[in-house]
Amino acid sequence: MSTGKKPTLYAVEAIPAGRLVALVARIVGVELDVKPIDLYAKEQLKPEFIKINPFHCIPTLVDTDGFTLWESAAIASYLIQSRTPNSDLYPAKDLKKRLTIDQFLLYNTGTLYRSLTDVHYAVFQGTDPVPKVERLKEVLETVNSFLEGHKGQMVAGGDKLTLADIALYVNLSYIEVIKFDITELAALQKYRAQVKEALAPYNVNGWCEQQQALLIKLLADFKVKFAEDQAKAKTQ
Ligand SMILES: N[C@@H](CCC(=O)N[C@@H](CS)C(=O)NCC(=O)O)C(=O)O
Repeated sequence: MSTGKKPTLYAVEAIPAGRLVALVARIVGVELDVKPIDLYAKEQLKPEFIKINPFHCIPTLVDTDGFTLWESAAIASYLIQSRTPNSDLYPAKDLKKRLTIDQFLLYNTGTLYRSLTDVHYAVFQGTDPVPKVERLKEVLETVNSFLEGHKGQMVAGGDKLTLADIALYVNLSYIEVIKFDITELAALQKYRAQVKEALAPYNVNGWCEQQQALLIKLLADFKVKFAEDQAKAKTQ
């Protein structure tokens, strides 16, 4: 893989899934050629992108040898294993630790992220957000209870950061964006601060905060465009 070229990442880096991949790339020292995709303009549905990823979701990685991968956790795991195979972030030789990390990655995508975006979609679509907020509260309380009994360790055990912590951290940042109050979830707040501190060496020039601000702006713009389109549709 010594072509001198950079892997291409089709993504919006500010969005949690894109942020996870971009953050992990920084940690393992891979420079990516990031190609932004305008979701509102439905660029992901253009034939040229469908050719790259028939599932038309971002982030999507195309490595320098043409290997193509989507789903942020799979991409992040691939970057770690292909570039830093001995990394504690995803310990290749420790089956049980690796699967514990996978377990949290799957929970993060299937349960935590889902419950966060469900609240967001309900607000956007003008449907009743209360049941979705209740579900999110339930999920976060479960994570909080787990952390309370986990004695300050990282989620997969021990004090070393793993990919599971980075993925959870990125989604826990999303909580701020939707302004969900977690002041009563002390263990969750403490864990978020702990991971933030561990990631500080990679947060060069406040990159994470910049992405957070961009995400807030992106979602606000999205809301305006969505309302305009709804209004236009009503007059037609
Ligand atoms: N579980 C996926 C989530 C990715 C995802 O939801 N991508 C959205 C944007 S946030 C997307 O590409 N939507 C466009 C589409 O599916 O057409 C991951 O972690 O990569």
